Amino acid sequence: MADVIVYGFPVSTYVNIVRLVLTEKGVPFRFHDLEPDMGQARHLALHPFNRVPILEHDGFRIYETSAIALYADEAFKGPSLQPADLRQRAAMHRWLSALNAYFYPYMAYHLGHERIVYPNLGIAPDEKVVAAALPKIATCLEVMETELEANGDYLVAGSLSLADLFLLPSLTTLSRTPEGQEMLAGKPRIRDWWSRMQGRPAVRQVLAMVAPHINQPVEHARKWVDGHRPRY
Ligand SMILES: N[C@@H](CCC(=O)N[C@@H](CS)C(=O)NCC(=O)O)C(=O)O
Repeated sequence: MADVIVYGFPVSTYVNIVRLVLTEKGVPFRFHDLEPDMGQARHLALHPFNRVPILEHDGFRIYETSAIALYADEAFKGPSLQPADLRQRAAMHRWLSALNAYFYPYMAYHLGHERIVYPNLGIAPDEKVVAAALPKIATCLEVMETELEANGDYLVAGSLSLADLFLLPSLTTLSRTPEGQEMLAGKPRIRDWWSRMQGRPAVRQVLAMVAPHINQPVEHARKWVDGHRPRY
């Protein structure tokens, strides 16, 4: 059996992308919880930019979620998560890039931190950050709804790909906020996609991994108020 380790903290959006990819591929892995080490020398030795996840496979170590996901898809047997067609693959990469540039920042890093992460630590949300994120999120959802209408069951050519697995954790964070619930109520294609994703055994397995941690405070996130929060 391959020796695969995922390093991260349990509720991390990006960690859960990697867990989804490995689980869809049928790759068993160990999870190493870095929460007590975040920002410390032991963590920075694995990830010099002070982030997670990191993947280790038989002594090979790599960080950055896109690199990890592409590596995992090609290193392991199991269903391919990238379309064979060049243009469909380009569309998939566009989703990965859009997740990094627009979906994750506004849904998770801004709205999710203010509505979930900080309140779990007893820190008051900054409503200016929320207000600024909402129109950006609305654009993300409009694009996603339109693409699903054109592509069918999944984001690229109607079949599951890395695109769906990258988007799901940020959409999950969004769905746990009151603003997100209201916005998603008007998006039937996204709601259908969401239900389809929830029906996948791999998604259920990853949700079960996260469930015990979902409302637990992320202690190292206290520092994000100064380090990560945008100033308006
Ligand atoms: N570009 C990185 C982003 C990873 C990232 O932002 N991870 C967040 C968790 S979802 C993190 O490590 N946050 C820890 C911190 O900022 O202290 C990737 O693609 O892996």
